[in-house]
Amino acid sequence: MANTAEVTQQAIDYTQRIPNNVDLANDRALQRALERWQPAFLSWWGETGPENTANLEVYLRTAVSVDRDGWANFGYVRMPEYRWGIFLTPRDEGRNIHFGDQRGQPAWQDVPGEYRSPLRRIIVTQGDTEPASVEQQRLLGATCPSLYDLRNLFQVNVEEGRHLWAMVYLLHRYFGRDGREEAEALLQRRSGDANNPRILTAFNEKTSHWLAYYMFTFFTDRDGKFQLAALAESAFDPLARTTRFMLTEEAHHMFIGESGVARILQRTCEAMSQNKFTDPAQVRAQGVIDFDTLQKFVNFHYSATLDLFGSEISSNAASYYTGGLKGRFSEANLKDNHSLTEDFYAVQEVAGGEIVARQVPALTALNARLRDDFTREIQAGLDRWNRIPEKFGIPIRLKLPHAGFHRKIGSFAGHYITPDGRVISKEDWERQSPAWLPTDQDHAFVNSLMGRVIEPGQFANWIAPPARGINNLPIEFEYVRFN
Ligand code: BYC
Ligand code: FE
Ligand code: FE
Repeated sequence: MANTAEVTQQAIDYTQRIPNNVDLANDRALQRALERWQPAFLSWWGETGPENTANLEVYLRTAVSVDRDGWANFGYVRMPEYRWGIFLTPRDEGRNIHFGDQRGQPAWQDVPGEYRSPLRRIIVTQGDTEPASVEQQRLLGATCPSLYDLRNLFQVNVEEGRHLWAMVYLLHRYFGRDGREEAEALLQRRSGDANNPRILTAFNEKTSHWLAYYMFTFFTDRDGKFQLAALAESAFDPLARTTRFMLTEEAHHMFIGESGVARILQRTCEAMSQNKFTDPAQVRAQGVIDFDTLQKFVNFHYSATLDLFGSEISSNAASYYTGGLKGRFSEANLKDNHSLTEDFYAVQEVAGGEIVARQVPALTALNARLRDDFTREIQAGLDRWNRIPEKFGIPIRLKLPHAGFHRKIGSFAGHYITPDGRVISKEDWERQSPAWLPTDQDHAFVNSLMGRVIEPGQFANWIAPPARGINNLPIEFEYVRFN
């Protein structure tokens, strides 16, 4: 009897503490792995997560199940008590592999030995970005432009934390001892650390103020969307199901970025049209961010994010596809034979001092293809931003730089390429790049605008209020309580 009561007690405890749909209450091996890892996660969160938040009560969404109502559960939460959960979209028993060499065979419910190492590597790389972004955003709370924005920042932070949990679940559940070691290492690397940095380049950059943060959530969280979508096609069914659920959360992160920059543009255009200003110095003197500066941040964040797609031509990408580990964006809706062995794809590269297009086997160009899909969606976002100056009759538009501009990874790395796609010398680059990328002075100007606005319903001068509040609440709702 005592035993049964104990087991029941424990079962209740687990679903309460760690909301999940992976039957954690009956999985002793997973419980043991998490019992060690969860305290380490909490100390990581305390050390590198959002600063000075231990006493705040934040109006947050917590996923408590995968149903429509369950993943949008709102209420005040003390941040360290946030319940990071483990959720996979429900299993489709009949799911088959739908691309690569094993097309038509049943999706894998476990990791095939031959794919263990590449799958672990993909999961670790994905998992590493999530805590990295939390580290990058650690200090932003101190300069929030409103309570609404502060709440949204914390929502992103806890959800990126949950995305780390999602990858750690896969490592613990399917990769045994190596998986547990990788899960620990995910809490040990640090964004920007000289000795033990995060894996991918862009996740070691600074997010030093709110303009960088909105650009990051618009551009870089969208890399998250495209990478997760490619993994959602995976033959390894638990990876496909966990990334599918993560995608539901990603939409809000990108919304924060897109609407954040749109609200900045709104204030800039208001100041410019009221005063008939066009000179950036005059615009800046109004305490809003001028177009030249916004364009430089677009240039920086777009190019840094393109690097996250890896080399345009990649044998890794080819073998991930052929093996069924990682598909194309929207793979299931593409009308071809899903093997790509006969197909070609156009990629750009530098040859003889200019940029030329070359047809290469499509299998090797999958990183370039995913990057091109990403760029199409990014361009549509810029088009929406550009309706704002258009509405004000201001003839300035934000533009994407050429894909070769300011690249550190792939075929353009090592070349100096202008935003309009001309190959130039190193000397010319050094002379001209301060006009294309944010300088220390630009950062200093943006930082000079950052204050801390925490009266409900108030907004910093440089950003317009949003169109509506969170979860149908008014904009002046007290989204964060300071006790
Ligand atoms: N930085 O064939 P290559 C997100 C390495 S964002 C440093 O070119 P591959 C989020 C590569 O590891 C989504 N190193 O590339 C957003 C390899 O190393 P080795 C994150 C890089 O492997 C906001 C070598 O270069 N998810 O979720 O085809 C907030 C040659 O590799 C980089 C994923 O990325 C780089 N940028 O593709 C929070 C999905 N690029 O073998 C979260 C999982 C390449 O020489 N990752 N290298 O040692 C992948 O699918 C692939 O690893 C990549 C690279 C697409 C990243
Ligand atoms: Fe994420
Ligand atoms: Fe995200």
